Amino acid sequence: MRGELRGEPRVVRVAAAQMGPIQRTDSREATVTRLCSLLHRAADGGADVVVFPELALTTFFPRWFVDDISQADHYYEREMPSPTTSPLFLAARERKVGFSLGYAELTPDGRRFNTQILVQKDGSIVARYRKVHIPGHATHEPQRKFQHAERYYFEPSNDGFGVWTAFGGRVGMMICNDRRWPETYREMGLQGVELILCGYNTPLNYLPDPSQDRLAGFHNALVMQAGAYQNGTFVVGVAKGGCEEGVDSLAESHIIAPSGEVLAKTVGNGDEVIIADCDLEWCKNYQNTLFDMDYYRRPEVYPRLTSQRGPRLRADGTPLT
Ligand code: ING
Repeated sequence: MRGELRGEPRVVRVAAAQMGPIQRTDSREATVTRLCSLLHRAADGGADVVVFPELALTTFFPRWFVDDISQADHYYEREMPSPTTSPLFLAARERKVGFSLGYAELTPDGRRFNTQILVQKDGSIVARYRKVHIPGHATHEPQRKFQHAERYYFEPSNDGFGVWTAFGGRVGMMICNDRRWPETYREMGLQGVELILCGYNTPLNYLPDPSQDRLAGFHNALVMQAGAYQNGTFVVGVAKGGCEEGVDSLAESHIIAPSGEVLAKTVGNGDEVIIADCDLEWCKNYQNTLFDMDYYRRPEVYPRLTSQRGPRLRADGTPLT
């Protein structure tokens, strides 16, 4: 309600379970063992929910291009949980801890998504999110030092961004490149989101424009802190970092407050758990004041936001109004 500030605390103890690299030869079983160990460390720290990275079960396989995509089928999950992944669900149920997990999904009708699920403390799946903004390229680019062929291996989801009631609040999800687009946060902000969970795999070298490489960490923090503040929500960004098959990826996992402040940040680029107490009531201090959307937003003067994909310019560069 307008002007209403934080009331009785609604604290969720959140853990960001950052992973170091997963090499191509690492088995799913060994990786699930790592995930279980991270979950236990988070549970030992009293966490209510543990956030794992994007594609947390395998190496980042879009860095290679295979002409016959069925040669990549083994990187995808056909069921969740499966006999291989069920130990993680069992550990979560045993420790009464929820989690979110990113993985490659192959549906029974052959569709391929970059997916993240939200799992309750009883091990039940609350929600499934499929990545909306797919970066990289769809065809083989042999001149690249490494591929980033996500647009070949995954189709963009048309489900959009959901917000679900869990852990005593309103929880949303996004994956990696989604975090760079303000629409992602605002779509959830307009559903009253209080906690956004995000996993990412971000190479330190952005081959289309190497001048951005030195800013990888700055841009990562910038977009998540801005998204948190401008929508009055907590944001948790969790990396799979370190050197994976010769490609160095950004770590710097964050837990960010609705104020935009960093509550916790990892210091290494391997398996590492950071934990913060997130009082979801804090969101009210922003959602009911400065960012009271129902009072201040002007959608009637934002027609381009959903009617256009990109800018519309004349040959002389002037905008088409
Ligand atoms: N990765 C990237 C991201 O948005 C990318 C795309 C690659 C950005 C390399 C910068 C450099 O963080 C994913 N998986 O979306």
